[in-house]
Amino acid sequence: MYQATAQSVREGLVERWNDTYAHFHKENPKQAYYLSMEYLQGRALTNAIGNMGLTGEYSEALRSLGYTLEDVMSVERNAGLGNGGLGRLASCFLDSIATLDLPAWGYGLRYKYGLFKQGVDKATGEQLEYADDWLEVGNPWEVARPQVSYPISFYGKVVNGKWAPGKQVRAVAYDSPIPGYKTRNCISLRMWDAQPSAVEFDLAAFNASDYETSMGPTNLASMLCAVLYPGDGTREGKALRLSQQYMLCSASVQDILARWKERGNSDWSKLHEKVAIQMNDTHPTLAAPELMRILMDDEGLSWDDAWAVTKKTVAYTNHTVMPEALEKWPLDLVEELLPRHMEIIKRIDEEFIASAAKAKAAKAAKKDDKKKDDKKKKESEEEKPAMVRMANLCCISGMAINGVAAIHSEIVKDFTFNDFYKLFPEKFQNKTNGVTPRRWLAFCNPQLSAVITKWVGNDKWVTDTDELRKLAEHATNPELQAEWKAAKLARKKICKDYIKKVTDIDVPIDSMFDIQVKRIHEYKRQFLNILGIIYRYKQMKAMTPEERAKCVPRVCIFGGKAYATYTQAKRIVRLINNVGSVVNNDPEIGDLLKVVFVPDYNVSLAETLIPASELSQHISTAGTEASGTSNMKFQMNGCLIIGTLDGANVEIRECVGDDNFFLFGITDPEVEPARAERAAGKFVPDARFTETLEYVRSGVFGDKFEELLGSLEGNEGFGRGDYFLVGKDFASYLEAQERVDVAYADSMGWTESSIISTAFSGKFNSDRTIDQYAKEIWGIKPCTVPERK
Ligand code: CJB
Repeated sequence: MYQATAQSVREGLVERWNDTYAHFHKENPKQAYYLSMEYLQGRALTNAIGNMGLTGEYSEALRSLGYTLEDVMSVERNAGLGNGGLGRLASCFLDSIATLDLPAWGYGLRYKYGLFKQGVDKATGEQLEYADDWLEVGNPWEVARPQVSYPISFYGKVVNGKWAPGKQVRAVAYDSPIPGYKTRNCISLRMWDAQPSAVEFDLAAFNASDYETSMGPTNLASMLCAVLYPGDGTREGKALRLSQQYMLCSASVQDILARWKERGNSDWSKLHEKVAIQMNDTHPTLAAPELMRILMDDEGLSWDDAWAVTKKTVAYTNHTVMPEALEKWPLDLVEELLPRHMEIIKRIDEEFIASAAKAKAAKAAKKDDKKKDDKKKKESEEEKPAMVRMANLCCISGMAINGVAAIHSEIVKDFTFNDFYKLFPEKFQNKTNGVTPRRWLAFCNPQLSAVITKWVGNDKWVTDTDELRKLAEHATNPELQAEWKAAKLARKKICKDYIKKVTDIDVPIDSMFDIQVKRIHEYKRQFLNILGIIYRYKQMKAMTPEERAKCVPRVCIFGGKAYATYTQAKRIVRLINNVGSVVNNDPEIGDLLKVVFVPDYNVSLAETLIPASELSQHISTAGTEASGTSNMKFQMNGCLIIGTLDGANVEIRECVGDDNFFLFGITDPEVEPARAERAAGKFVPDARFTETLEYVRSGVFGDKFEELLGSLEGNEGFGRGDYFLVGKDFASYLEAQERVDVAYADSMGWTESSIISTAFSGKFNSDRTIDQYAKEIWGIKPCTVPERK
């Protein structure tokens, strides 16, 4: 029934999809292309039906056949071709691009296996990983286009200024339709699959039974699209990852230029008037040198002409300022894999250094600056082995460089890329992230949506989220409050049933649902959350039954995957599970505290958890989380946030007001001094922190977690001496949690804050974000497909 329903929806989409392609072709507008190594599309069925405005019709039709839409849609596999926020952002952006009728497409890779499926070992609490064979039962949404394919070259050498490649595969297009909400526009997500190039197949070797030789190209092709982010600890792993990035860039740029020509364009100096290429982080950086290569080597442009147009065509979004996450590749590896590109990159570098020197000479008066810059340059020159720093290449070649939340964009300018900012201040922008209100409110939370529509007076809020503000006028109205609470309770019930099904844990529905879901990472500080829970548990154990009865009952829910080789993150998962085993089975505690790790966090699970949430935790060390986007989804669904002044939390708090946000922790400018204080041995932890660590060490949770606790202490040994400042923020975190408990006990006050949260979530609609990209970076305008006559 799922297959039949999906096929029928697809049929309805194909007409819109073809009309959109034809209309864009005829109008020949400037078009933007979003290049991303990751997309977290999740399930497509409910979303497609909802965007087409056919939810009622499909529900009815399925019911008449003895099915429910919920059951049918829940068998769909999640398309999990991404790690976390960056991939999901790309998917939200596609929804908004289609909804706003913008001429833009997404490009990605069609990985055979998505991000791993996560399980939990019942006995040890450890994370288990399984391959995610998401295509196992087919994908009704994709259309293979074997006629759209491009050669992708690797290795070899440069002969007379041109590349004579050593190996080749073919990139073949697989397209998925991305329908907009209440519009006929339907754009494409084009994903490349790697196929062996027939010319490379050594038939003679095969017939001579030398299968290894003959299958070489086939194996290379299947490796290229096997998994999202292969381990890159080894040189082979790095070469594979870089090859994947290059395949995305090369296939997409070839395709973009072919379309540009197909639409009758021919003046290369005006390419940027028809094409904008957005690089989603540095992963698709090679788009710039690839465009240069094609323009010069295939189309015959001079270096200057090619460079002039390239730097007006590509743009770069930065998603992280964590130094270890800024991609760099060994120069000799790039040279071996992509010799012609390395020549181009070297020249870009040389010309940049020369022009920067000129600019510096012009400013020579500022002597202090000069000294500092000289020092920096020396440090970078001394790096061995030589590296190609992708973000630098992006800053030099990009027409625009943007961060993803206000505070993050300031950090990008002031610290991460300050040298570039001084040279090209005009390139730097902010584009605060957003999420699609269709998937993340209207479709995932029909209960709350019905209440919203009733009180706002119409459903225009599904696109115009500023309409949600109207809710604020009624935030204390008992009737709205009662409906609001009923909707939340209905979602908590669905969530409770899901938790029971997958973990066998019974959670009480009248407890506060407190959720932290995101990739497991030390900087995101799930560790702080679980230590806070441990402290709470310890306190409760010490209470008399009468005192205990006054505690605000909580269900603390975690979800998220730890990168397969990230040992410390995996230990955090194990600690959470071990704490759960003890707390959940403690008869003294009963229903007052439950700790649940829901395995295999993905888009669908988020759609179940977020509508049920009452409190959510966004508690990264200040200055580390570029934006966060789940914070926006929680806010839309009437969830209150406990958080630090980091990423988009800052702007969310501005929208909801200080009274409706549980703030704690040190601020970004206080972070380095706090690290210095610790390094100097001057940091004195709060007694409650020391007590909590001792409690874990006493073995209450089985293992003593020495490696994990050790990372919070000292500067040697297991960790970086509490680099993420869990100890520093612990006291203020506990105090904020006390404020949460007090607030939750006042049910009317809490509901009012919940309504206010939704009411002022309008800014975080990805339609707003995309509108800004369209106007301020891409220079594209809506191109609305007309109704069929
Ligand atoms: N982000 O998900 C990723 N992967 C990366 O490699 C780098 C950053 C996240 O991107 C999101 C979308 O911009 C941000 O909201 C989030 O803070 C960041 O960690």
